[in-house]
Amino acid sequence: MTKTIATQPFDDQKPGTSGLRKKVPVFQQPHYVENFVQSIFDALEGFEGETLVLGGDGRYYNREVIQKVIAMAAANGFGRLIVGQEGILSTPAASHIIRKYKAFGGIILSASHNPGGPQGDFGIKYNVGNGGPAPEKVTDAIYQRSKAITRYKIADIAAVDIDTVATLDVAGMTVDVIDPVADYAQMMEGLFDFDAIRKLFKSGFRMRFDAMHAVTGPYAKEIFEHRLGAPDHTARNYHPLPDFGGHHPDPNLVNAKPLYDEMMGPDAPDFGAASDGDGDRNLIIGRGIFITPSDSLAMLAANAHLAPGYSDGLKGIARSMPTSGAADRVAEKLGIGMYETPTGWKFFGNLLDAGMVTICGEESAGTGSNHVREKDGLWAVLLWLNILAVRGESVKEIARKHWEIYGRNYYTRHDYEEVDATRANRMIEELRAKLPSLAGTTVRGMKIERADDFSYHDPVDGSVSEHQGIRIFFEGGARLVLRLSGTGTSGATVRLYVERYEVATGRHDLETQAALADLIAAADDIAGIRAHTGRDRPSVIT
Ligand code: VG1
Ligand code: CO
Repeated sequence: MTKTIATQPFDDQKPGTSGLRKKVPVFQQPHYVENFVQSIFDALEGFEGETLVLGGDGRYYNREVIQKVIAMAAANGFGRLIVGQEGILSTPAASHIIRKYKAFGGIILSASHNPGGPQGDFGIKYNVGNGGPAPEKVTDAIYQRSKAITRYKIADIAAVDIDTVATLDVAGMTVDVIDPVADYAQMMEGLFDFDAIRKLFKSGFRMRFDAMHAVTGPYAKEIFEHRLGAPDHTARNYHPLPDFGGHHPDPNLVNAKPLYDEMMGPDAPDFGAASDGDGDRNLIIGRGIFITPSDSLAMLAANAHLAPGYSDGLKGIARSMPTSGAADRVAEKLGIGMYETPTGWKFFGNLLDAGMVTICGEESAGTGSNHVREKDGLWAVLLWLNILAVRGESVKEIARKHWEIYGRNYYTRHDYEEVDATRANRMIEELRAKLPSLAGTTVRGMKIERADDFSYHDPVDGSVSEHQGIRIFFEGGARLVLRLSGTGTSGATVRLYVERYEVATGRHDLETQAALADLIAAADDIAGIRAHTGRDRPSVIT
């Protein structure tokens, strides 16, 4: 039986960089989840009898929301729902399942790299039929609907057993509870040379993968240890936990410090990697060398043809605007297109669908390709492994040679987290007002060429997205970018991105922060970050 329940809008259900993210207690308010899910359904058209994919990263409150969505999907008229066993699907696996089973769309429950637990974060994201995050016109429609909602529909049913792989009938809707790993692992076998990687492990190659007690654990165990023959304990922290073991599942150099320390230590394995809460990010560390995500994108693009899935070469590369220009040099050399998009994976979808690009990446440890429509942490790790197996060189050798060919983009990101939102907004507004007067001025001996607020014109559908980040370009190719995060849940996070290019014949062995010190100081001179935030240093440096 379907119930129609009267309700009232919440005023804070505006999706951010990737979906709606709030603290768990916010989601636990009566009707909060239901209102947002009904707003998603109300914003869509033509899903009667169609398939919906559902899964999450296993964080606290995942199971409760899974049950609500099942009951609401049935009441709203979906014909079939595919849900990962125990409510689990990594973000890239969900994207793949949507595509493979030609679903109408999918609901992914995750706050990605944000902490979990009863006082941690939760999130709900809608993905469209191409497997990718809903584009802005859909997220805007969802938000508008959330402000006007007066009722939601839900089937009056007992909790559905999601712990056993089975096909069930739930209030007239078919529910398929599936193994969350199998389809994904099979796709990876099709893209990469598993024989070559198996040989690599057989030869004694050692790898460490930190799943950070988040969703990639079961995927990593199955793929690296069972299918590729890596030794037991290659995957660490592989048990997904609702609170991620109390840790922060963001694989940056602060949260993944144990892995970093091991990789820099005397008995370091050959290769280290980590992923985030929902499995779409990757951190890559070779023995004695951290590879920035921007460099990783460039190096993967330059070597992708060594993997069977990319042996025909790449059609083009896309990167988010704050990501370094390292990949641009690869695209130039390959003679393929290069596209610069705003932050967030949703902007890559059109380019991928149109066949204009094959590989995409973001400086925030996101890399992916046209195999799905999300960034994909394990995919990036497997592509690295495939390249290492074929080239027979260390990560360090590959990086050094890359810089000798293309030059090096020294790059860092400084995050000021949980800053007072009013002060952060004021900082950006003041900076924006100053932009027209910056060109031609000199800061710390460096001349500013131009400065703007990035706006993106989608070459496929013509849509325009404005205010996507302040850019300040210096003579000689150095660049500063400042923007506010759209994924945080308390206060504001200021992100400062700093980049300087060193030619192929230049010095590539400088320490990154030292190499960028003048630019970092210039950023504070120009934007007054310390004065505005009241902080004397960033919370996280990557
Ligand atoms: C951050 C990153 C962005 C990424 C987004 C989602 O957004 O900067 O590159 O796409 O998180 O990643 P923001 O607005 O906080 O800078 V995840 O792993 O949530 O799916
Ligand atoms: Co993520």
